[in-house]
Amino acid sequence: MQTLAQVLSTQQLSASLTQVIHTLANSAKDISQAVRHGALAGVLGATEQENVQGETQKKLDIITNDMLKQALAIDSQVKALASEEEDEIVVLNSDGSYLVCFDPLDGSSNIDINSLVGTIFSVLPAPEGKADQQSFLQPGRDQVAAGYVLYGPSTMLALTTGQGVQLFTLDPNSQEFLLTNPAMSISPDTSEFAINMSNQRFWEAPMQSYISDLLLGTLGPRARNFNMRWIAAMVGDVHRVLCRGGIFTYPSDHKDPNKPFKLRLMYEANPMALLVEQAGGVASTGYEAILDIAPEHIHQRVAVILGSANEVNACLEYHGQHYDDQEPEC
Ligand code: AFP
Repeated sequence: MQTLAQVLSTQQLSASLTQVIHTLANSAKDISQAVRHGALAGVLGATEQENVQGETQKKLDIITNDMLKQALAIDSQVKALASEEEDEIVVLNSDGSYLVCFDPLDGSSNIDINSLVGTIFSVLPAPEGKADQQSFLQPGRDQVAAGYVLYGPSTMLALTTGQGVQLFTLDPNSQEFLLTNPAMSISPDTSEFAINMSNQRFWEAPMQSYISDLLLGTLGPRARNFNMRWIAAMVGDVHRVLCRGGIFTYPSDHKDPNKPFKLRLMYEANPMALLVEQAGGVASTGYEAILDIAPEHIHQRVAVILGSANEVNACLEYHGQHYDDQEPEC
């Protein structure tokens, strides 16, 4: 089986981008160790701190954020980083060619129940001059690499550099990421959806109608039954979609009028959207392609609908009807 280094060498990337990808992958190996030691290392549980998003930070959120920060700080090619767990961007190496955005431990509420968590990352080209927040506000289409590392029964790295999606599995003996799927491909059709149903009454009309029709199964307009899955970690849900198809959505809702969206554009939606499009799927907010959004803030949140092309397009048709009738509120 090919190693990550061997695969990257066939992709003819610049030496600088290859270096940054190795830094991220090596850091993920260390995070994998920390996650696996769990309670034995005393790393489970919450802290008394909140991140800029107002969420209580888990000990492992902080530990994994620090691990990535330290690794990226000594990579000369990384000019600056933005993390879900940092209020502001962190400026690193003035001669670096890249900006890195990451969610160090997505799904961290799963940690205490020993369920799926992962690291999501996005690499953008660094504009000339001193890095500031504005430097990061590039549409997702500008990403030169994106991926996630899933800490599950095995540790897996899904990576795209714009040449399809490759899936690697961490060999626990050699500590090498080995290529186990050279071309992940999302089936265009699916009978599986992922959404947090407890928010149903807060969704906008198009999502209400779409999900209601899925639930009607053979008795409704879709004329077939659908199954539902929800891991509560986007990294786990998107991994399932990449492996066997499906539609994953975290739509806008009015549960908290100050927070109509849950998922973060720079750390979650953009890298996952690039992976999904590279695997033949579709990723949208309901009204525009996620990768076309012009970001306004590093911690911006968006609605996400992604996965199997025909199913996402079916969902978007409901939004199209609604969009013609009435402008969406958020
Ligand atoms: P945490 O990293 O704070 O656990 O949040 C994970 C997440 O942002 C995303 O990965 C999940 O899809 C979503 O939240 C789950 O949200 P619910 O709390 O609605 O299940």
